[in-house]
Amino acid sequence: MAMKLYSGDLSPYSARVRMQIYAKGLTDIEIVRPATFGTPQFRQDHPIGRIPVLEIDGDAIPESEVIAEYLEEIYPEPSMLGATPRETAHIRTIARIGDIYIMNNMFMLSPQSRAATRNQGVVDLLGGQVLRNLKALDRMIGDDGFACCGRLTMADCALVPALFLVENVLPSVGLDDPIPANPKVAAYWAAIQHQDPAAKVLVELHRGLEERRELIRSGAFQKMMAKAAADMAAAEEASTA
Ligand SMILES: N[C@@H](CCC(=O)N[C@@H](CS)C(=O)NCC(=O)O)C(=O)O
Repeated sequence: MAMKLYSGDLSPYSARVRMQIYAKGLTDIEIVRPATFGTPQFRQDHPIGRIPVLEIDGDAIPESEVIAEYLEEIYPEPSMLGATPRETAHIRTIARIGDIYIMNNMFMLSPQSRAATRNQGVVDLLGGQVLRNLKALDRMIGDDGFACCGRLTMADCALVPALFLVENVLPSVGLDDPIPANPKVAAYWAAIQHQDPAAKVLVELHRGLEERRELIRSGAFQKMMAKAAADMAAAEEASTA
């Protein structure tokens, strides 16, 4: 069975799966950036058109959470789920806060950091959701350096990329980083970065962010986005003609 994870340094959803792969010590999954990412061909091959995608002998599984659960099923040890069904339910709840309540809003908010004219309505709506959900997380997160259960779990894998985005992207849309005002989240964030799998994905995320910022500074990113949009529109037109 040959497995490939389609991934990108700056992709927080991919980072979630990479952190799980590192924590489980899996060495037989090749981690690659898909050559066709952002092109009509990628959307043709993968209808959702996003990364991560786990490819297994030509079969493709999209969606970070689905991939993470699949990997847990095929590589149950070391487990990143709970010792009981109730613990697993709690781990999944915290992971959902990382994914749906924080990462998803941050991901939709991030284009505002490079918009020629910032849409303040979008910033208020999505930024407001992030602030509210960080407060919820502050009431639920573990206080022993892990998200829950006193050890590294799937919850940490979802939270590390989510908090990376909060710390690094919110200030670039004109909002203060809310982590310091949420003391339990702040203590967790300081501690989890000492865990090797977290430290490794954070190096990759920071490297990706630097590369992206350089592309934006030089204007190359805007050109790439414009070309991708034009290619996508042309492909769309050709398919409906
Ligand atoms: N719900 C998806 C979200 C994945 C996602 O949004 N990936 C981004 C990169 S972090 C992407 O591929 N964006 C490309 C696009 O929006 O066209 C998951 O959990 O995997």
